[in-house]
Amino acid sequence: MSKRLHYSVRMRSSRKDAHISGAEGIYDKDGIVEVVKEYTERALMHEKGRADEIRLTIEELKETPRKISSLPLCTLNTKKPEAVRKAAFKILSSIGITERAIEEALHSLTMGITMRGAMLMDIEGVRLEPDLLRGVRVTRMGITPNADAILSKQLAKAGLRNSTVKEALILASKVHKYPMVLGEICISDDPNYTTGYIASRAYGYIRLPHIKRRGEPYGGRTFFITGGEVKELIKYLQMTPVLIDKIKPCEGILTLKEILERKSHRKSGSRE
Ligand code: PML
Repeated sequence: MSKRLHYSVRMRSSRKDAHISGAEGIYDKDGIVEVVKEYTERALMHEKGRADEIRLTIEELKETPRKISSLPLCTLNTKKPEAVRKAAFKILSSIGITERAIEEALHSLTMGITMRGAMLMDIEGVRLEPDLLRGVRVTRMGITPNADAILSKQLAKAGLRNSTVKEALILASKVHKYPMVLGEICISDDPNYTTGYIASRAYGYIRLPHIKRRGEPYGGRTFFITGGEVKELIKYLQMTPVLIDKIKPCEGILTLKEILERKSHRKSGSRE
């Protein structure tokens, strides 16, 4: 029997060289035409404006994608950026990230320069990525049709019907499979999208409503790294194809106390 081929399909759109939207997934041959149409429509109709350039990449993957499960998801009950900031310090410092690093990450994410990729930062706040202006872009990830249907159902039940959550969860699930990544904080660079997230293996994917005020155009991602070979990590983030085929629970809104208690439960329970 011949090996089933997978393709990474990626889209990036821009206007006057400024990023507008991006999307990607892993598909088999039969899914390519439909997804190219969907990505193209998305690029042409984005609320940030009409793209004047749309770049589509369709690449046959030489490696069979690694199958993983998604991170469990929940939403923190925050209403203001100040409360999110406090919660971010509590959650991230409880997994070993120093206050200095958290401060540095929040400062860099909110100072107005949006990088294309993520910052890599050690737990003391020192930047590790080779290109400090571009950062590291995570690519070659996707979700199987079956897992996608389950995720859509679970997100809808939690009142979350948007593709932004789904795509961010897929990306974070890939990132946090790599043991060197301890935690992540993300702020969307879309001025109209004010929910960010913290992700980690310890707590899963925690959505953070009101991480910024409407209209603020900055954003980005910081991955907090511990030990290991940064070159290998970058290779994994950029090159290793990963497909989500199992969905962990998606819950509703929780308090900070409830979330912090989770970690100790997870520690004593089984870990995947
Ligand atoms: C991005 O723009 O890629 C960040 C999206 C953050 C999504 C947060 C959420 O609503 O879960």
